[in-house]
Amino acid sequence: MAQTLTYKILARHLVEGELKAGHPIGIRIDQTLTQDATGTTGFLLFESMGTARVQTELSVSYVDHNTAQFGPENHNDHLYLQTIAAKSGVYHSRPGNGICHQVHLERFARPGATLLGSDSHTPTCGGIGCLAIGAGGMDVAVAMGGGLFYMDCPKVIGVELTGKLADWVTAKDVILKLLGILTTKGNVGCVVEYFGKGVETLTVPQRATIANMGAEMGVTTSIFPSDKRTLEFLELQRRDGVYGPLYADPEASYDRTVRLNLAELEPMAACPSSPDNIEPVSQIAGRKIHQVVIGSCTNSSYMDLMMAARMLEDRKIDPMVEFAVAPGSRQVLEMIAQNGALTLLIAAGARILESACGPCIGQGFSPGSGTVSLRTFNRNFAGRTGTPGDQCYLVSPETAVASAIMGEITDPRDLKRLMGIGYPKIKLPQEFLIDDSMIEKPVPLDQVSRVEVLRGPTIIVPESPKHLPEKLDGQVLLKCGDKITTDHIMPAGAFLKYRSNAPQYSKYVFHCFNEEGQPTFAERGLSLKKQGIGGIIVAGESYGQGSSREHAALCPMYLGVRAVIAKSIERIHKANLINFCIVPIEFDNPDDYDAVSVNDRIEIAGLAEAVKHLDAVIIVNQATNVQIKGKLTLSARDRDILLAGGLLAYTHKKAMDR
Ligand code: MIC
Ligand code: SF4
Repeated sequence: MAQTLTYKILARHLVEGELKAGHPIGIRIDQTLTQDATGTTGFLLFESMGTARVQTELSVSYVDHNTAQFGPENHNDHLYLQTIAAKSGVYHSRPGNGICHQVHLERFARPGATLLGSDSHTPTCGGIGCLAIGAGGMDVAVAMGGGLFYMDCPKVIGVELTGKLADWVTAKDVILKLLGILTTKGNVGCVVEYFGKGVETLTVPQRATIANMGAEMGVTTSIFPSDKRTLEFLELQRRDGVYGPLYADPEASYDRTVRLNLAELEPMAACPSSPDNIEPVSQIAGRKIHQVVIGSCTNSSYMDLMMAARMLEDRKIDPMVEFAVAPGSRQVLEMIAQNGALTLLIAAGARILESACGPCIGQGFSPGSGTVSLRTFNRNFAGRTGTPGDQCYLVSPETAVASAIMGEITDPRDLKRLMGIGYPKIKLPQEFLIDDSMIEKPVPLDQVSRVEVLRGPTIIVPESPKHLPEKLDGQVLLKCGDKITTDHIMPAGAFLKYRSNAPQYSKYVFHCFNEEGQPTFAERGLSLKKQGIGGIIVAGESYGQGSSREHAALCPMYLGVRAVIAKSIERIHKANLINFCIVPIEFDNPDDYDAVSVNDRIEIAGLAEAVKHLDAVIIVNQATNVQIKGKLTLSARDRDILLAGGLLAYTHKKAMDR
C-alpha cells in the first residue's frame, strides 16, 4: 500500500501497536536532545531510573535557554549537565555553542531517524527529513534509557507546495500563512507532511523554519522529504554520509490536503498575542515600532543573518528602534564574523547577543510599556516578552529589517520604492565552517569512574507524586479560558532560573492570574494540600498549548493539583500531566464548562477505579449539586502510569516486574 513519508519512518521504528491513525503505538527513538531548562529535571529523573548509560544511537544535551547567569542557579545547572552528560554517554553542547534545534540540524540530525527532544520545537529537524518530536523531559529520559516513546498513531495532513517564492517572500511567510489556515487549535494527533514541486525550491534552513513553527499548530511534528537539497546541505556540513533519499509514495493519500502556491504568497505577520493571529504585512504597515529582534530557533540561520546584513549594508537602523540580533549557532556567528556580515550589522546599529534563546524566552529585551516589538521568533503569547500587555508581532527577517530601517511596520517589497533598496540574493555558502570544539564527547565507559557529577545546592530532586485517591475530594483552584499556554501555567522569563528547584519555581504557577493583595494560586494550592483536598484546574479549549515544559505539570503537582478538567488538552501537556499523576479529564459536553466555578467543591467518586478501566467519570459539583460527565481518553499505558503514581514509579515497577 502506498505510504506517506511519516508512515514509512514510523513503520521502520514501530515496536508496539498498529499503524492505524488514533491507535496507541510505541516507537524506537534513535536520537534525543535535551536543553538546560528542561534537561536538568530530565537528567535527575534519568538518574532516578537507575540506567547508567544512554541506550540511544545519539543523545545530546544543549545549554541554550538559561545562559544569563544572574545568581548561581544557571551555572550550577550547566555544571551538573556537563558532568552528568560525560558520565551517562551524552554529547554536551556548551553555552555559547547555539540553540539546540539549530545546532542539531547542522551537526547531528539525519534523514529517516526518529528524534525525541524535551522542547516543543524539536520538529525543526523535520526540515532534514527526520521524524522529530517534542515531549516532556521525563519521556525523553525514558527514551535515553532505551525505552519506547508512546503516542497515538498520527493522522497526516499533506501540504502540497507548488510554485516558487517571490523576492522578499520567505519560509516564515509560508508557515504564517499555514497557521492562518490550520490555526493553533484542533490539530492534536496530526503530522504535517510537505510534498509537491515547490518543496525542491526550498533550502534546508528554509524547510527548518517551516517545520519549526509547525509546533504552533499543536501537531505532533512536521516533515519534509529528503532530496537533493538535503544532500546539498549535508555536504556543506560535511555530513553527507548520513544522507538517504526519502519521499512519500506518489499515490500516498493524506487525511487532509492543503495546497499552497508559493508564488502567490506575500509577507505575513502574526499579530499580538497568538501565532495564529495572521495578517498580511501590507495590511498592518505603518504601525510605529520601537524594537526589532532577529533570532530564535525559527529564524537565525546563516541565510537569515546574511539577508539582514546585506539589507543593512551602508544603512542605519531608525534611531527610535532598538535592534538586536542573536545568531542561532556559533557556526553562524563565526561565519558572519569571518565574511564581514557581522560588521555590517554592527555598523547599522545592531546589538549583538550571544547564540542562545535569549529574548525568545524572556531573558532580557522586554519591550517598553505600550510599544510594539517585531521579532522573527515563533511565539508571541501574551506577556512572553516579559512586558505585561506586550504587543509582539512575529515576522520574517526581511520584514523585520525593512521595519527597523523605516521605524514602522514595513512590507519589504516596498523598500525599492521607499529607499531604493533592491532584493539581495543570498546563496548557501560554498561550505559551512565546521568546528565542533564546543561539543564535548561523552567520557568512555571504562573511564567514567573519574567523572564527578557536580550538583550545586540549587538543584533539588523533584518530589514524587502521591498515589491516585479512590475518591477525589477536590476544589476548583482556577477556572481559565481557551488557549491557556504553558507560559500562563508556568512562566519562564525572570523565573526561568528556578527550573531545577520545583518548590521555589512552584511559587509562580499561574502567576499571571494572581491578584495583588489576594492569596496566590500557589498559596491556595498548598493550603488545600495540607487539608487533604485535591486542587482542580478547569479550562477551555487547547489547555497547555505551547512549550513542552513539564514544570507546568510538575509544579502544579507539587502544589497538590490532582486533576485538570478542560474542553480539550494539548498532546505534550496531557502526557506531562499523566507522567506526574494529574488526571486529564475532558468535558463530555463542552457546555458543562459553565457548570463549574472557581472555589466549587468537587467530588469524583471512584476516580482510581475509573482510571483503571472506564472512559468516563461523574463529577459532582457539591456547590450546586449538579452532576457532569467527564471523558477519560487514556491508553492502557496512560492508565497504568496514573495508577502507578506517575511515570517514574511506573518505570520502577516495570523494572521490578522484569
Ligand atoms: C519555548 O520555546 O517555550 C521553550 C522555552 O523552548 C520550551 C521549553 C521550555 O519551557 O524549557 C519549549 O518550546 O518546549
Ligand atoms: Fe529557544 Fe525560543 Fe526556540 Fe524555545 S522557541 S527553543 S526559547 S529559541
